[in-house]
Amino acid sequence: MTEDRNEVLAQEIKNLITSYVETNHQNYCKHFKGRFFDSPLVGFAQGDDHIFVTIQEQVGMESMTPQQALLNAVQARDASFGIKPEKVSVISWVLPINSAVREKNRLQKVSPADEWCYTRNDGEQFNMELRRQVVNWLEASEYLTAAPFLLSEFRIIRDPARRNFTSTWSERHIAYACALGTFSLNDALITPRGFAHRLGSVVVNVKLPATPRPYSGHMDYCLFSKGCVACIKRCPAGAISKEGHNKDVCQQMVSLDKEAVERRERLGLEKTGCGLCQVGVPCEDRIPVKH
Ligand code: B12
Ligand code: SF4
Ligand code: SF4
Repeated sequence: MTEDRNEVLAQEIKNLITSYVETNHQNYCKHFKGRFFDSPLVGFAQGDDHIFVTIQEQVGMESMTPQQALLNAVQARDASFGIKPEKVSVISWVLPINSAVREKNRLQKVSPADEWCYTRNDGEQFNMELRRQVVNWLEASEYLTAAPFLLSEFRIIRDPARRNFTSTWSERHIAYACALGTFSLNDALITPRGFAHRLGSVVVNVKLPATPRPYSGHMDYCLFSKGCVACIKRCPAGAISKEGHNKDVCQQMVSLDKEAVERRERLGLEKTGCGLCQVGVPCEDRIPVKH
């Protein structure tokens, strides 16, 4: 009976996220007069899934488990509840970047298209709002809910053991747990809608049905082992090689170098991104297949 109710709740959550992305006026850029994101993918995982132990090992011991994220949120509100991992679920979504934006970035060879920059900045504002909306919907139904990325405990961490960057809540690892895709040579998460996307997630104290993961290895969808090097060729900064993704070189191009500073000033944006490696590659908008 409870299981049936939770199936219905999961479907309702999926419908709410989908209709918010498909119909909300904030999913629209007044500069390039088009949508930031297409229809989302949504997946679920349960808090007692052993994958979260593996993820903490991968992301670092300072990263939050879903249960810890919820506890942090609840404590911040000065409440005390017994939150058990088996009663916690994670909801994760993929917001595929609209084809018109991808097309513009595909034409670029040295720096990101303005359309991509607006999607990085204003599109992520929409994604933040979506996180808040999902929290509000679930809290209105009296579930304890948190968007870990919005908590004060969220931090980016300099960590030499993780090629210099990690954080306390890795949206990609969470999406991996929620059956939405696997990692790749360039670190991005390849989903059934490719890897030109942005991710978001929320944790809640109700046992939602887990989405079965159709993969076992963390790099299953990437064709590098079959000879693909397309993303290496697309990166103008030389941040990707057969050894993987150099996060420092990437960050230089994404936000630190002179061109990035000028780009932000010209467009009046806080963040502009880059993402040249996320388009013009076989995994841009699908799980790639080797021909
Ligand atoms: C810090 C950060 C950066 C840093 C470092 C990124 C990194 N790889 O860690 C820098 C500045 C370089 C960066 C750059 C960009 N970023 Co960024 N960034 C983040 C942030 C804030 C945290 C990332 C994090 O926690 N990493 C944790 C570390 C441990 O992850 P990792 O090293 O990639 O993990 C590897 C290992 O764990 C490994 N692994 C090895 N063995 C095993 C075994 C198992 C079982 C598992 C599960 C994994 C695993 O797999 C992974 C891949 O190799 C997230 C937002 C968030 N809160 O998640 C966005 C985020 C990752 N960025 C994003 C994007 C889009 C970008 C850019 C394209 C910029 C842009 N918007 O134009 C570039 C391109 C990066 C790239 N090629 O992936 C998106 C990624 C979406 C996607 N397509 O995958 C995110 C998720 C933001 C969002 N909300 O959507 N970013
Ligand atoms: S372009 Fe090829 S090697 Fe790079 S992530 Fe995509 S499938 Fe993997
Ligand atoms: S986002 Fe980073 S890895 Fe991708 S093309 Fe730009 S600099 Fe290279």
